[in-house]
Amino acid sequence: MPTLTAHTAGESHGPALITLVQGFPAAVPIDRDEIDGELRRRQGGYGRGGRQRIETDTAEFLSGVRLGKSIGAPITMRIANKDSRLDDLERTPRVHKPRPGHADLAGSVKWLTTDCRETLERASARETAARTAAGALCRSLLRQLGIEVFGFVRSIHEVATPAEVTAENWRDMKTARDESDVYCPDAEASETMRAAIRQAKIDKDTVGGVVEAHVFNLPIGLGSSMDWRDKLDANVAFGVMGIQAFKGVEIGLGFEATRRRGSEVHDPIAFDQSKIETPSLGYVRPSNNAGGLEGGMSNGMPLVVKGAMKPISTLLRGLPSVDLNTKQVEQSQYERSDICAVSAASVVMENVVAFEIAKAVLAKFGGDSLAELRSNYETFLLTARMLPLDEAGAADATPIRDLGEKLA
Ligand code: EPS
Repeated sequence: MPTLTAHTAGESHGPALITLVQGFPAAVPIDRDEIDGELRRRQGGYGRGGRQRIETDTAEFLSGVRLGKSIGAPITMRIANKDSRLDDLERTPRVHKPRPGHADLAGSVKWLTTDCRETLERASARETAARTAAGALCRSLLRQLGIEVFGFVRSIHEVATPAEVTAENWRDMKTARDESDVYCPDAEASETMRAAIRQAKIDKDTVGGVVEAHVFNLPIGLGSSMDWRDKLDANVAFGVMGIQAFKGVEIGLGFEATRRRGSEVHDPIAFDQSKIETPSLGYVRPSNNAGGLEGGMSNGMPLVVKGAMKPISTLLRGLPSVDLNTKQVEQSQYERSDICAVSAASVVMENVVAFEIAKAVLAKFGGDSLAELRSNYETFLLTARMLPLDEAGAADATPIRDLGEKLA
C-alpha cells in the first residue's frame, strides 16, 4: 500500500486546476456533493473579490472512481477556470512591480525573469481549490471510520470569538458557522468581523486572521514518536504552513503553554470504563491543552489546530516597491484581489488537515480496500482494549485469533 499523496497543477488563469491523489484505497463511497459543497464554501466568505462571482467550482472526476466508489487507482479531479486568459497579454499583462508580501520578487529572481506574472499565477490562492478537493475527498474515507473534521474562523484582525468547541457541541457550532458569512459560529463576533473587513475596504487595505480545525473520534496512536518525519503534529503543521499566506500554526494551547507551568498545561489521565468501546479506549482527560497530540501521536482526544493567515498582500492602494525593469521606486501593481480571505482559508485548512489525518490513518492501518482498512482498524482497537497482553498473547497474537472467533 503506497503512502497517500496529493499533487496539484494549474495556474490561476490557466484552463483548469488538477488534483492527483494516489494511495487511496478501493471501495470507498465518494461523496461528490460534499466535495463540491466544500469547493463552494471555499469560494465564499465576506470580503472576497470579484473573481468568485465568475467561477463556479466543481470537481470533475477524470479517473479512479467508478459507479460512485474509488477503485484503488490514482484519482484525478479537474476544476475548470472560467476566467482563463493566461496567454492574453491585454487582459493578463506582465507585472513588473512586485507586491511586498507576495511571491512576486523572490519568484522573479529565482526563475530569472522580470515578469512577476510567471510566479504569481501559481502562487495565487486559486490553487487552494485543488487542495480543498483532495481533503474533501479524504473526508469520504475518514467518515467510514467515524472520524469528522470541523473548521471555523476564530478571529479576523483584532476581533476574536471566545467560542468553545467540544465533541458534544461541534455539530451545533457547525450549524451556527454555516449561518455566518464569515464562517464564525458566534453571531455577535461575526458582525464585528464584518465591520473590520468593511473598514479595511474603505481604507483600501486588507486584514488577516486565525482559523481553527478540530478532528473528532481519532483512535489513539496515529503518527509516531519513533521518527520525526512521522510525527502527526509535524505533518499537520507542514500541511497548514503550506497554505498560501499562512505564517503560523499552533496545536492545542500552542504558544500559550509557554506562559504556564507544567501543572497548568498537561492534561491529567483518567479511565472511564463506559467509554472503552470508543476510539479513546476509555482514556479520558478533563482538559485538552495538548490539542489531542502527545509525542507526535494522537492520544484519543480531539485534535485541535490553529493557523494564522496574514493580511492579503495585494492592496488597492499599493505599497512601496521597485520596478524590476527600471529599478525605480514605484507603488506595487494592483491585481484584482480579496480584502479578506480568512473565511475561505478556514475551509482550506479544514480540508488540508483532513488529508493529513487520512494519510496517518492509512500509514497505521493500511489496506488496499475499505474492507481491509476497516478490519485492520477494528482488530487494532480490539487488541488494544485487551491490554495488558500477556507475553504469549503479545507473541502469538491471541487477541487477533479471538477476534476471528468473535467474527465467525
Ligand atoms: C488571488 C487573487 C484573486 C483571488 C484569488 C487569489 O484572484 P484574481 O487575481 O483572479 O482576481 O480571487 O483567489 C481565487 C481565484 C480563488 O479561487 O480562491 C491571489 O492573488 O492569490
